Amino acid sequence: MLRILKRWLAGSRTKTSGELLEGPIPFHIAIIMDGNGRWAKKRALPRSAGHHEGMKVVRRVTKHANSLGVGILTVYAFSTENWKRPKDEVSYLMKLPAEFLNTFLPELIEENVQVRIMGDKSMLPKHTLDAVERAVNDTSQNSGMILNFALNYGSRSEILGAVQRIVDDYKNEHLQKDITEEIFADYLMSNKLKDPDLLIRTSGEMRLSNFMLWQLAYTEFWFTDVLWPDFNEKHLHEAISAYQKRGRRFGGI
Ligand code: V0D
Repeated sequence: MLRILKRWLAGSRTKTSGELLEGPIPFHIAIIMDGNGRWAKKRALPRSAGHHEGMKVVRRVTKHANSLGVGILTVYAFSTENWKRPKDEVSYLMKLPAEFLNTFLPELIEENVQVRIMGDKSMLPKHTLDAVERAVNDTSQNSGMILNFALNYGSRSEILGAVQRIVDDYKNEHLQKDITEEIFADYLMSNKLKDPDLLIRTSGEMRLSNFMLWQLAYTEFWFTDVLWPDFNEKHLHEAISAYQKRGRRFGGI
């Protein structure tokens, strides 16, 4: 907790980067990385090419967010709905964690990034699960930014799971107190993470698509038409800059 607090304080001071970033850096940024398929289609490429490019962008944005002093970066990599996609596409997606880690794990360790996973791991193919567990284990001692992958994640099922486990804990008398927001949040998959300060969704869709419904209650939203594979440092700055302006307006009243 102290580590997180230190990083938050460091970030909320003046981490300047170019002309902007004079204000507080959002501690937790969550991203819905949409538009990979559309990006590929525009280039007459297979959807997998868009996903592959999108994976490289996760790496770039991670590096940049880390250097700005962001504390947690949560990225929506695979939703519980994504199983409905064509079989070939799903099996391609399931290979990305291993490729991402084979390529980038040494750099993530070097940069002190801690990888976490949020979602139902029980349905993942073994090779996918092996890769993500290795990443989580190999970075668990790192004390820098948390890179949190929402993988086979859906928020309603997360909330239902929490309710179910609360009911179980009442029955077995592990839980006797009234349920507060804090207690409820402890049963969510995001349990130990501070709620997102900023949500980014790319590719022009303005929906939550079952992403972190509870956790986004007070979050600032930033939508852009930029497709995820085209998203870069400049766009991240735009989003943070918009976040800072809103913060200032609110504080100024
Ligand atoms: C495709 C754009 C990294 C969105 C990004 C299994 C969709 C690229 C990972 C990854 C995906 C996940 C866990 C981990 C390390 C890397 C990833 C999926 C899709 C779905 F520990 N990118 N990425 N996972 N895409």
